[in-house]
Amino acid sequence: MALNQQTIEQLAEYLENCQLQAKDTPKITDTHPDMDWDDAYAIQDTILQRKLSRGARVVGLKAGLTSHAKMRQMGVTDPVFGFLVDEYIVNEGDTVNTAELIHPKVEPEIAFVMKHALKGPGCHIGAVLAATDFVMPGIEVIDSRYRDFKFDLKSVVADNTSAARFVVGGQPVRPDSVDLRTVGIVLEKNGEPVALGAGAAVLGHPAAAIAMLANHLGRRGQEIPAGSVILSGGVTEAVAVAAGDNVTLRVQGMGSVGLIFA
Ligand code: OOG
Ligand code: MG
Repeated sequence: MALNQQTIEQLAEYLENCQLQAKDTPKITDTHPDMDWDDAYAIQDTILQRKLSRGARVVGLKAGLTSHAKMRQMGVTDPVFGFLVDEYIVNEGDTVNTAELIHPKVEPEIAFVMKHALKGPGCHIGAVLAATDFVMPGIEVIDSRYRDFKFDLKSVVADNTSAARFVVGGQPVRPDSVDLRTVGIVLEKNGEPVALGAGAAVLGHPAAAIAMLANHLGRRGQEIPAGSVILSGGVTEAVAVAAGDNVTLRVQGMGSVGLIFA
């Protein structure tokens, strides 16, 4: 760790306040260039503790920057991991209030719901599929607290990987009833297709993102709990949305899920 405990707590409070007040900020590595990976995850963990102390519940986890399209769009080379709490949940067809957000974008994702806990190291696609109860379409609404979505990996980890809202829905299916590599996805904004892809865009197989997450947590002595919902990462580039937009994600064989922005 390069930062002391007091600095970690200050940065967590600062970043969480940016989220709660929908205010953007330059990336925190501008002022703390020697921040390391442990510091970045410690800031993220401190933000989580702040939310838990106010009564939030963890409902799941997310992997981000798992497709080349996303890595290229954001100018980074590695996936990152974050948490999902109940206050991020949006129900199918519900309205997202853009006044609570800075500059929201939507991402088409495959969500995994775990039947069993999963612990790395050594976790692989087979172990993920064996531990998965079902998979379903999910739309993640990301909202980087960094000005113009300009960040490096450590800054985005500290900011809980831009997590803001998500919806899951459609037709859940068992993981052995679908080839998650070839499954087609279409993201529509206001009725027009705006992003198209297939599951293999995410690390060759979306379950690989879950395995990476389990291995990442295993290195930190943690595991993916049974019952978690996990977003495996945007299949395509994220698409900016504004009040008045409606967004639908269609996943082959898994129905559709949608959101409205007001
Ligand atoms: C970071 C979060 C990326 C994904 O699915 O790739 C993410 C960002 O791009 O702001 O959630
Ligand atoms: Mg995402």
